[in-house]
Amino acid sequence: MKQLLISTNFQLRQLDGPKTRRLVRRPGQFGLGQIPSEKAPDATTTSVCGFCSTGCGLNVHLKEGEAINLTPATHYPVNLGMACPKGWEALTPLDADDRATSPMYRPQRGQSAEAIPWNEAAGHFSERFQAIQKEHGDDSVAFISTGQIVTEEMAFLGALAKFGMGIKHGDGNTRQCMATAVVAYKQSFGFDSPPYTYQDFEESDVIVLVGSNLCIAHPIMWQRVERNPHNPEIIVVDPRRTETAVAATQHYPIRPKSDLIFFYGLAKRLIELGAIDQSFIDQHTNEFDDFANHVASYDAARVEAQSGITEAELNKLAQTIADGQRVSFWWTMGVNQGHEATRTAQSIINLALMTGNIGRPGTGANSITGQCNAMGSRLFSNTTGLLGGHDFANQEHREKVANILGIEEERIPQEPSMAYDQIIENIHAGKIRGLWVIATNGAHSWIHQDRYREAMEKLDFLVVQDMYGNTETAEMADLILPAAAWGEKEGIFINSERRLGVVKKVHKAPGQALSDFNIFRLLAQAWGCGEMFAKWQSPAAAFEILKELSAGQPCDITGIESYQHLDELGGVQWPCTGTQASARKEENQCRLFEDRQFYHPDKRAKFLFADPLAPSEWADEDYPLILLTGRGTSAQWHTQSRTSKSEVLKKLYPQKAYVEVHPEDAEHWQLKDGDKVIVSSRRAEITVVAHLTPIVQRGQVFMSMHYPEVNRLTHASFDPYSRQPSYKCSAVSLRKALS
Ligand SMILES: Nc1nc2c(c(=O)[nH]1)N[C@H]1C(S)=C(S)[C@@H](COP(=O)(O)OP(=O)(O)OC[C@H]3O[C@@H](n4cnc5c(=O)[nH]c(N)nc54)[C@H](O)[C@@H]3O)O[C@H]1N2
Ligand SMILES: Nc1nc2c(c(=O)[nH]1)N[C@H]1C(S)=C(S)[C@@H](COP(=O)(O)OP(=O)(O)OC[C@H]3O[C@@H](n4cnc5c(=O)[nH]c(N)nc54)[C@H](O)[C@@H]3O)O[C@H]1N2
Ligand code: SF4
Ligand SMILES: [Mo]
Repeated sequence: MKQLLISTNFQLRQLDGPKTRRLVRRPGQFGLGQIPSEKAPDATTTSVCGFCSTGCGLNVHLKEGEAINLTPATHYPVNLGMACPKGWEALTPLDADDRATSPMYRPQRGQSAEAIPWNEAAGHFSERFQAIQKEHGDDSVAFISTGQIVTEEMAFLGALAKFGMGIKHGDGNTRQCMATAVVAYKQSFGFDSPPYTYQDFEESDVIVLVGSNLCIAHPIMWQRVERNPHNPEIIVVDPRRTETAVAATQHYPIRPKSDLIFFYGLAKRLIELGAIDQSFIDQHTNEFDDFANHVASYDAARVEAQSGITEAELNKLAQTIADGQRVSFWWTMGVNQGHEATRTAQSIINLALMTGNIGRPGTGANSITGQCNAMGSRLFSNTTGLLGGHDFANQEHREKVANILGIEEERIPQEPSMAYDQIIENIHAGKIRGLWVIATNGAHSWIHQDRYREAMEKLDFLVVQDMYGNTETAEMADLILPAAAWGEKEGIFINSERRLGVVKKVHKAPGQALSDFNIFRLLAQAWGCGEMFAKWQSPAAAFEILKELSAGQPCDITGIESYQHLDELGGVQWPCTGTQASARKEENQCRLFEDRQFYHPDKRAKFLFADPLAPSEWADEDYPLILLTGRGTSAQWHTQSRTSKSEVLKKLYPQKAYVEVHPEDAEHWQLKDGDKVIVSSRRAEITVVAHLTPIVQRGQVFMSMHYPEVNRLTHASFDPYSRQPSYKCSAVSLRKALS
């Protein structure tokens, strides 16, 4: 069961299966800039992929207005003619037999759900939630949103729930994903602002990837690294010897959750080497001297004791960074999902600041985000931050938003929502009794799953709005609202490099499924607040509202005229005011901080740091192994509601849950490759297949998150600033299953 590295060169033609509608790809064909010559379809339109945050451009070929297949767009600045397996197969999940085609209502728990018309569904939604609010107060209903619907929809949801329905508390699956990067950037730079453009992958001479398995999770970004003509040093900091680590020039297999100490040690070494940009530090940052004092005690011996990385290795890394002219630092979930994740992310930001590696080509402190529209949710979900990157606590911001939306300012709460974990705990406490879940599948993906499921059972009313009615969460719902999916509606996504791209309607939604946008319109009417959202006629109309909301903000998008304008330019990165829009025609990309002006009032970036904390669960006698979790293959997407519907993709990943065990540990537990093994933690025990591999270090095991049982094991702890779950550090034990 080899881990699968499937990037652009994957051999799809060997994998013909039923329901395959992609074009057969021949070796050497359409690498960069070429696509196969096929008979001209009726028409071709463009779209942006709806899986990961890379945001690849796709050409969708239509027959009588319906998509028949797709190819990666050759001229789109993101992917330059490439796509990963999920992108190629993006149309297949739309036709799955198990799409939700009608609203389903379960009058009583334990009974089967029955199909009902939309007007009844909207009636149940309003009556049940309003009754709960009447009896237990407005805050007894909450919502959980997503990074996977278009920005117009997520803004509508956030505005409708909070301002229309008086639901003060709502969070999203983005909490599981990039809350840490958001907080880290806000504190360090003054605004949530990943500074890079993908071109930076090609411009660096040193690329440092921390807790990021780019080959698997962002294969097209990895292709951009491979196009780098500067023969770069590629450095991977990851406890596992991942596909990315194998392809790197230097791999630092640190002990899990020792990043903070490791990077403080690295900062100390860089200071000793004189590899800092003192004039940048003096002119554009605050608190460097305190930071330098702080890291002074992180000598090589301390780093080695905690991280397992020797002095010689640390020196080599420091020297590589010191020698680099254009060093870029990138991080993903190995950093964001941790008990001290925010300070860890900032320890990476600090390295970029102190070495002056920011605001120039090939540099940056760059958080790579995850879902297709996680970046849209960061600005417009109206959960942690007020619409358009504003603050709930700021009266001027509330006034601005109220004016643009034409609502009373009093309707805008003065503080952000509770975080996801706090919502779950408040359900347990009986304070939250109604929950509306949109485009996320927490009963599979949330940490310490059994506790999540117990919470769902305690609810008086659970509504799930999804494109499938049989996700783990939908199966627990009292009301299921069937949603049109990517490809069945229009709007914009914002990708990792802040690029807005348009998605199109190229497929008819099945049965009575409605776009999330139209579901919100319907629910607004039924709730009795339809008037308040009269301007939200269509995604295009909503986009105009988003533009107004962004005016004057770092994420200003007022220069984008229309969807068509976005299409013509090949997507546009924020910020894009009117003047910037015309300049973009020359070079369609933009990097932040080229003017060295950060977003704090004094325009300076800030060094933030703290003493390391011990993880709240660690290996001990009873549970001697550390469980790491993450992405398994480039063909699997999260809880697999979509990717499991493609026969092509199914051939590219193991069908059963597995645990990766180091061969020497396997000897200790008397396991052979392929054995059934029971993995137990303090929460649960599950039986999976053992896969023996030196990818994991001794004392550590890895499980891919795509299998529903994995989060039964995970230990729920959270970063105190971002409240992002620490999915990558739980203590487990193994024992061979008897049969
Ligand atoms: N194929 C595929 N691609 C995806 C997704 C998918 O489901 N499938 N999901 C998308 C989403 S939403 C996201 S957020 C991204 C995630 O993208 P990544 O973050 O790259 O993926 P993960 O596998 O979760 O974690 C990355 C690495 O962190 C390492 N790690 C674990 N603990 C530590 C630690 O303490 N320190 C360090 N330095 N590293 C550690 C793991 O070994 C793992 O290799 O992928 C996106 N792309
Ligand atoms: N152990 C472990 N757990 C993890 C992680 C980890 O690394 N380890 N990573 C975490 C991360 S980074 C993430 S982002 C989460 C992801 O966790 P989830 O968000 O729960 O995962 P998805 O499977 O992407 O769920 C998206 C849901 O939306 C539905 N959907 C898709 N498109 C639409 C649409 O247009 N409208 C509607 N209404 N529904 C739609 C899909 O069918 C699916 O049910 O998982 C987290 N969980
Ligand atoms: S890399 Fe991401 S955006 Fe590009 S095709 Fe694959 S899943 Fe889609
Ligand atoms: Mo994510």
